[in-house]
This record gives sequence, C-alpha cells and structure tokens, in this order.
Amino acid sequence: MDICFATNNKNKIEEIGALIHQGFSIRPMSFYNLHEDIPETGTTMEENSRIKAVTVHNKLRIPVIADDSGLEVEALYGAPGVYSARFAGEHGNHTANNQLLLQKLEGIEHRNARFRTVITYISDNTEIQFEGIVEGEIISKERGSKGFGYDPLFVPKGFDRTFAEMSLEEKNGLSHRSRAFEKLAHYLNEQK
Ligand code: ITT
Repeated sequence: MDICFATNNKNKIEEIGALIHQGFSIRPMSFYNLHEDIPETGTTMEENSRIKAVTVHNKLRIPVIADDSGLEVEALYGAPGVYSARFAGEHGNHTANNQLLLQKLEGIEHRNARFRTVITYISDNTEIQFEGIVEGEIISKERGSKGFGYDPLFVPKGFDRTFAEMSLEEKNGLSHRSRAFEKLAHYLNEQK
C-alpha cells in the first residue's frame, strides 16, 4: 500500500520506514510532486497535524500520515507547545528559542517538561490520531551538540544526559516521535 507522509523532512521518513513492516511504501510529498508549505494555522498539535493530513489527502486521495510536535513546559503552562518552532519569532531559529526558554525559566526551580507528537493517519474511510510523549526536565545551560531544537536543554526522565548528548539511536529509542510512530506502525501492521 502506498502512503504519503505529509512532510519533506527525510529524517522523519526514514524513522517511520524502519518501524513499519514490509508491504507499505511511505513516501514524502515530493514523490507526488507536492512541494507546498502547508500553513499550520491551528492552535493545537492535534489541529495542525490534522490540517496537514487533510490538505494532502484532499489532493492525492491516497492514505496520508502527518505529524506535529513540540515542547510543553509545566511552569510555562504548556508553552511553547504548538509554537515551539517559532517561540522566539523566526521559524526554526533554535538558538534564539533556547535562549528565550532559559530566560523565561530563570529563577524557577520546577522545570518539568515533555516533548509531545501527534500523528494523524487519514485514508478514504479512516481518520485516526496517535500521541507520543517523553517526560523530562529543562536544565539551566545547553549541553551536547547532537539532535536539534530544544535537545541540548532536555534531559529525559531516568537519564542524566540531554537528548543532544545521546546518539540518534538512543534518542529514537525513547523519543516522543518514535513512540507515536510505533503506535501508528502497530495499527497499520494490524490492518494488513
Ligand atoms: P516540519 O513541520 O517541516 O516537519 P518542524 O521543525 O515544524 O518540521 P516539528 O513539528 O516536529 O518539526 O517540531 C516543531 C518544533 O518543536 C521544532 O522546530 C523544535 O523546536 C521542537 N521539537 C520537536 N521535536 C523535537 C525534538 O525531538 N528535539 C528537539 N526539539 C524538538
């Protein structure tokens, strides 16, 4: 079965390809000649994940997967959440985002946070969402150079290293995104 993953991010395609058994071909939007940047106009990850999936499904009429992720910090009432990529203004400016996060948490001892991913799967007769969460805390100074985004500030529960100090395999073994993908993979493998 052919499935379009509504992203042009190669890492995400590889990640899910490894989890889903044979019999499924997961392909990026570019494979179908779609190159547009779908506006993420929702106010929740659930909405944005659904917007991306519905937009692409309406165009292709084949099964589609889309995901949306973010960091939720308890002391900031769940912020930056759905706005994680543009917390400091400019989309994807990770240095500025991390600086702003540290600034907002200055003097705050309660630093619990979680990464969350919501995946939407849509076909002609199904629409279903899966969530993946990893709990942890925000440290007070960046550590490590691997990964991306808030990784140098996030230490997952039960560990003493940040995501940016872990190998890709180790991070993928516990990340929010792989947890959500695993649920989707289980669902799809059961449909066969
Ligand atoms: P696409 O929508 O184009 O796939 P994106 O950068 O918006 O790319 P996400 O929706 O997955 O990707 O994530 C939104 C932001 O949340 C991202 O820019 C990071 O700031 C943060 N984030 C998500 N997953 C992360 C992770 O595993 N490690 C660190 N930061 C992460």
